[in-house]
Amino acid sequence: MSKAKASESTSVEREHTRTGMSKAALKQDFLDNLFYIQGRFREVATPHDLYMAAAFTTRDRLLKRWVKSAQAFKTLHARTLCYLSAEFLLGPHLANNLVNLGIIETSQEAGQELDLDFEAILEEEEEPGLGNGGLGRLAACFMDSLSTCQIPAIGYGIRYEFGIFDQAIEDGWQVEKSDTWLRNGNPWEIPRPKIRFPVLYGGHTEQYRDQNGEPRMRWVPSWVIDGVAYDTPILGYGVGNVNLLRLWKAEASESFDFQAFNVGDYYGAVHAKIEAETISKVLYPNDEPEAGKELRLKQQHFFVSCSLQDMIRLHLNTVGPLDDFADKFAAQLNDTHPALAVAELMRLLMDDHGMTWDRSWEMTQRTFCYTNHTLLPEALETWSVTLFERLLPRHLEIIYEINRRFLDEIRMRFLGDEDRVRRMSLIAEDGERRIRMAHLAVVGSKAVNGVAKLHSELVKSTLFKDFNALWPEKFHNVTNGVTPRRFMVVSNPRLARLITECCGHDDWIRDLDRVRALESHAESSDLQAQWKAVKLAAKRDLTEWLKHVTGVQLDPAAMFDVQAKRIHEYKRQHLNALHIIRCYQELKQGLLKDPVPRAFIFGGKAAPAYFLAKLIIKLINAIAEVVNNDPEVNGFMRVVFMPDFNVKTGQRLYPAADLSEQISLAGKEASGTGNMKFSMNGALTIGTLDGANLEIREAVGKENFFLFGMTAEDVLEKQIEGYRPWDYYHGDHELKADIDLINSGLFSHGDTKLFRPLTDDLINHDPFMVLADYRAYIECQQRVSEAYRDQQHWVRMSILNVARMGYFSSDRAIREYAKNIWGIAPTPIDL
Ligand code: GFP
Repeated sequence: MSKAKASESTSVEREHTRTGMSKAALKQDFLDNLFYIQGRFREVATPHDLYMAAAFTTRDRLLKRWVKSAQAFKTLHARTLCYLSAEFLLGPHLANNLVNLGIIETSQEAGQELDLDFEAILEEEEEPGLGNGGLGRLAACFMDSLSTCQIPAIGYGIRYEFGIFDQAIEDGWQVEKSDTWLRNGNPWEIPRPKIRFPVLYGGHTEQYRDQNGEPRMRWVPSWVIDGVAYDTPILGYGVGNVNLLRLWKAEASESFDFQAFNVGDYYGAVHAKIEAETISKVLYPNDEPEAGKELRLKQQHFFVSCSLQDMIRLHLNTVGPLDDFADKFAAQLNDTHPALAVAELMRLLMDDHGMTWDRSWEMTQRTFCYTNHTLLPEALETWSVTLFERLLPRHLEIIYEINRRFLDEIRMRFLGDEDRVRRMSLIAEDGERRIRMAHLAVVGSKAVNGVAKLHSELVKSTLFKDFNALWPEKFHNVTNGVTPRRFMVVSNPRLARLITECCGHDDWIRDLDRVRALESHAESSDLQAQWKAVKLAAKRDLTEWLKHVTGVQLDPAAMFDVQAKRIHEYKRQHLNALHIIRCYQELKQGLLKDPVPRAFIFGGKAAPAYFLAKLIIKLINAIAEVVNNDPEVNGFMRVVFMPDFNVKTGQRLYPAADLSEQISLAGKEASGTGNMKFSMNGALTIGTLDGANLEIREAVGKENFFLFGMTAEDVLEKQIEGYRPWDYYHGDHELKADIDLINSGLFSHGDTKLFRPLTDDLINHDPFMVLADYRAYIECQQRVSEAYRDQQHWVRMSILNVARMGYFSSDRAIREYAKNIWGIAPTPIDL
């Protein structure tokens, strides 16, 4: 063999061990990684060492695809989507990446041959909880689908050192523990210390003349920090495409002040470093009061500024002059958290790159698109002008100028309508002057969308009514979706196998519409039997695990009735609690002849400062304590609150649910995505006509969905005519009895005051109309129980639910965005 040939063949072999997909290559690489990266040998390796070695073995295989993708996108000048989001609730990477690489089974076998406990290795991974709930999880599903649909994309966000808090339950109360996900290292990220941008704060602005004598503005900040990139590869399913998730960490520009150190000021010497690092320290929990949010505004500016500077750098490095920036990039604003980007891009283009206002504005408006995720007034961000002035003086000037030009346009269009001008202004003038971030986002974007049909209609008819009158073509709907890779294949492998067997292929994993093939087998007693067995196995798994973490023993034969989502009054976990109390009373009174046993399962976090939400958690646990310890009823019902609902624990819940509770007050839940995850795993939904429930019901068939309650229109009417919960309380003796039982102290060891803030609120205010929907809900639950008795029918409905969920894949949502909003075509990566 010639020398050249020999070296070529070794390089092929080397490539193979490091990135090959065979069992032998995986085993070898795993042992190498354990040795060379962890410095361990099998006999002394801890479970965490084994996990790290498995993660690196997987990552090696991603990198090859990643580099290929980056090279191709660069040479092709591929139009790229930038997803700007303050939250990415990713969930554990390992199993997901193995599935997307197509080697999960080979890896399991390799693990077996090495005598490893594969499940235990997966369990070792601490999930990056860089999000609160729906919006952050949606961003993560979208990253998976962007890669799978081969759309070149970069996700931009913050690398919080502490993600969403871990929830413990102590004495029935939620207790928050800080999330230390980075403590043991993060094998999935690659630090890029050289990709670093300065971020400016404070100071003042000044005018000067450039070389051509043109007047220009510059910002003289009082404080500058650095943002440093940390990259995580995101692989698509069954494709070569790997996109980039780039998260920014805040660092001091100079880590150590030697001058201060030399004069003996040890603390002062590191102070700047500490202060800078605070910016990416912690994720804000939702629903926090406004006060003390200065840090949040700093965070928003921080990640937006780094991301835009990075986009400009990429553009200058590949395409060239900035004139066609908007042809290279589309940037999606995930809610208003990154809305500052509108002003920041203007600033960068004008102040740093010498562009005119008009040119910069045209480019800005062509670059951004904005997704609204909520109509709740408290979630619509506004920032005080005074805070802006202090922190971001240049942005304030730019926003004023955008507003001045925009309002002139309104005045010309709608002569003499000063009220409209006031309503549409970027600045709210009633009371303390505040900047309306949603208005900034709408004005600065070419497209605005809601996240489900109903929500998008409400966006147009309520929140942005005036804007819709001005620019009807700007408004779109893209109904949310979730990734079937994580929420079916990874979390419910038994069901995935059964579907593949029944369809005769696994193409449904990439094209979820193809699960419709199940429909024609829905009557097959053979499939029904297997379907039931799969569900029962998942319920057994969950039962065992819940026993381990909560001590509560469930009966897998009971109906698993699950509500898992953030705890919030609008989501109405307390309505569910009232139903449980109703069941309890009826069992105690012997009113139920042949009750259908149920396990009521809850999961979800309450914002630390949201008192009523925390009281709802306490109430659920208090009911659980009574019910589970009452031998007269506990053969028929059990209640359990699963602590620390997150992606990882959620993956245990979805496969095991029989009934999915989607019971928000109509008009309040923008879309919901949990509703989709449950349905895809064969749970039937009990729900209101809210968010995506409407579309789910249409898709799965009205007869396969348990609908109850007021419509969004009913709600509006009732509000207008004056809603009086008191009348419902007195008009329905069962409802009254349920609330009175809470107040009697039965669930609180005789303390009749404990739950008063909640019950008083329900009786006197009830902002989310729990009492108005109570009767309809109870009756609907009776229909659910009746339906559950006929197991054959139930299983058939369950099969049809899964078969008809194709539309709710996030791949569909991404294709819609790509086509209708971003104008980006797929760029397939050949390996
Ligand atoms: C929000 C909305 C949900 C919606 C998600 C994703 O969730 O209805 O499904 O965004 O669009 F409320 P949270 O971030 O508020 O949980």
